Amino acid sequence: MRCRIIGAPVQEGNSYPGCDMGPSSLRAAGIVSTLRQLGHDVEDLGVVVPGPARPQAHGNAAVKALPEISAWTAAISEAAFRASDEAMPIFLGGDHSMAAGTLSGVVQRAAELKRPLFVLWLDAHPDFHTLDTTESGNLHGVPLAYATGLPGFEGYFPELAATVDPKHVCTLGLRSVDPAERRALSEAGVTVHDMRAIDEHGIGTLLRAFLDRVAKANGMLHVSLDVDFLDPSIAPAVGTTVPGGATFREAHLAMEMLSDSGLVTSLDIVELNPFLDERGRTAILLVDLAASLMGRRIMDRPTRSF
Ligand code: B3U
Ligand code: MN
Ligand code: MN
Repeated sequence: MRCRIIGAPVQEGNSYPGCDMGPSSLRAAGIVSTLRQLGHDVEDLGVVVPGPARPQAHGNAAVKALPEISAWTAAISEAAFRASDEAMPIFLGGDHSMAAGTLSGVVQRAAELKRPLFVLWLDAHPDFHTLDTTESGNLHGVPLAYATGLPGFEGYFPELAATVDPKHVCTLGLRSVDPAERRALSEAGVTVHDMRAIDEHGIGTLLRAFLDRVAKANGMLHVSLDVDFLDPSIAPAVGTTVPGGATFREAHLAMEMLSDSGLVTSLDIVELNPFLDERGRTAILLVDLAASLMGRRIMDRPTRSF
């Protein structure tokens, strides 16, 4: 497969400095060479550089770094649209606010190809706040709401060329959801699988049902992997650890199933804060998960054909 690696060293969307080192850490952990060893044609496009931030304030005084995140979103969206032309872009974060840009770029590509875009959101949080509902003001909490066209971003974030249909979004791994997000998720019709659902049904069953939907619709599939999807005991390098996350095997199984499906067309790896890592173990785990998603397997097995 042809892949393009793009760094997005955004850190203004959260309150713990250090996510700007994420792309370097993933490169040091061998993301490029690992994917090449799996036989992929990998082009490393370096890092996105944002344009100048245009001063702007919001009525919600809690909102932080709006000019910076707006500038990042515009630059990342353009890079994502370009990189998704006949290749699979892999975006290295950066905090999760970068997904405002990656989603808006890849959904524009999907619209051009006249295919629906599906999104698998692997995260402890749904990141489904609007600029009006966020209480922390950290804009890594808003990208999914923005990309699905929730109101209140007009005039603050770049105008969307196309929006993601919220009914095409599946969140997996949730265990920290604010009341406003809970309401908005159910009103919008997002498929929500919290950790309780994973405990009860198993991650494989839940993911299989979603992948079947994507395949039936001939959809493109964007995967957004937040480090805090994983349990903090295996992935400590994240500012917002939440106990009770996905285990090592649950995460690998999800990646292996995504690989077998052949449906993934773009990937974000976000929220890695190398300042909080332990001898690179979180970065190394993320590279191994990316390898599973890109075809590394324990044993050969017949692939399931959709
Ligand atoms: N929902 C909270 C917490 C949060 C969201 N994303 C992360 N944390 N990583 C908020 O601040 O919006
Ligand atoms: Mn997130
Ligand atoms: Mn999160």
